[in-house]
Amino acid sequence: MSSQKNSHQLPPISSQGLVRLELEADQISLEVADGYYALNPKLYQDSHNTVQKMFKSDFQQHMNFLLTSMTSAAIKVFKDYAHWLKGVMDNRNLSVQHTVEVLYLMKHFITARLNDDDQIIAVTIIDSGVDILTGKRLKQNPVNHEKPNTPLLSADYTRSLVHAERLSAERIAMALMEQKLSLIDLEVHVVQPSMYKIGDLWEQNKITVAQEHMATAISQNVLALSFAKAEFNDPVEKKVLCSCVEGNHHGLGLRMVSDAYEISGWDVSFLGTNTPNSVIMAQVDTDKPDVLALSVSMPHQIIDLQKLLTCLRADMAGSMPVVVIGGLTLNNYQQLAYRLKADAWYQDAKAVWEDLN
Ligand code: B12
Repeated sequence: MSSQKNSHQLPPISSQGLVRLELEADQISLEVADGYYALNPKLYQDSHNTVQKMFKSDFQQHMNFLLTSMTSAAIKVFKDYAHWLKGVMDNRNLSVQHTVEVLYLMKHFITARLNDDDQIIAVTIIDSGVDILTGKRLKQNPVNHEKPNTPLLSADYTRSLVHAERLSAERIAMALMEQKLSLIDLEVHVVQPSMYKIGDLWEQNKITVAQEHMATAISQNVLALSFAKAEFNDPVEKKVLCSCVEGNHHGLGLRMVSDAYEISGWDVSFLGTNTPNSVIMAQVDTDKPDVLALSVSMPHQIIDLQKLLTCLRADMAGSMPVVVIGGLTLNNYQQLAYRLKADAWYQDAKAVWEDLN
């Protein structure tokens, strides 16, 4: 089956289609794996434990991006993913052939479970990804395309992160604060672009996963140290509950947002990364915050955020806090942020701070 509709006119997949794919994801994974090992029997025999583990996590990732694209009618989400994947593999001299085989198998086993309209959506989206991986579309790297240029200020800081020099990173931050750079400006104009740069360097295979982890740990320290030097407004008798949604392991951005509230005089509760929806709901009930601030970093987390908002609206009715959302993926796909119908979306911690002050 080939794609028939103009990709710009794609509607979202039906809710029955989505439920079926979510419920049967494990089964689809097994069917795709069987097909894949039938095509590549040597891979299965050689080291099937490692290969099987990698296969499972790669499949999960393809499925996450695909489902987000299908439910949000945003083909761009899957195309951006394919560009990103191709970049990551090209930079490591890895062939995309196996990924393409997996996507073809996914197309087969997914469409077998969908009605005609949903099949067209799935096929159009998967084919658009395969075209990019096989080089039929213009090469570009659109993820993060809206990121600010790394300003001069953060170049030295980035170097300290790359070389895992904690003291040097801390010295740079302290010197900038002594020159009256505010906490929020330090966070948004120095640490944030440097961390984006760290992501780019990892993507280009120029730094290791270990370097990326050390850079995060150093920036967490820098944030804590700088927070202690920040200027605070008087208390305003307002409470915010900050949390990353289930599945989001990126916590630094939310920490900056929580700092913006705290230095503006708000009482802050910080739940951190990867918090289950049920825990967030229970904490809203206990804390009764004025604002609930939620962070998402990868496209598929938008589905979990949507589910959380639906449950909150059903459960809290009149006592619903103001919901503020943000995160890398909402910056990249702003139309999805608006569709979630939260009370507010901000691009970064500076925008939050400006609104509060
Ligand atoms: C450090 C890092 C990690 C760390 C995070 C540790 C931690 N405790 O935070 C770890 C190792 C856990 C990690 C894991 C992964 N990561 Co990562 N990671 C990064 C990296 C390098 C930096 C993240 C960061 O700190 N950014 C700086 C902060 C300050 O920016 P920010 O999050 O955008 O936040 C600002 C705004 O978005 C906004 N905001 C954020 N939250 C909120 C909330 C509200 C309410 C509001 C109003 C605003 C707001 O304000 C913030 C401050 O101004 C990014 C690169 C990047 N471009 O971000 C990759 C990146 C996001 N990761 C990526 C990937 C692929 C992954 C993994 C899938 C890797 C893997 N194979 O395991 C996993 C997925 C984890 C998950 N499910 O969430 C990719 C995503 C690509 C894509 N296609 O979407 C990126 C872009 C790297 C890359 N260039 O390829 N990662």
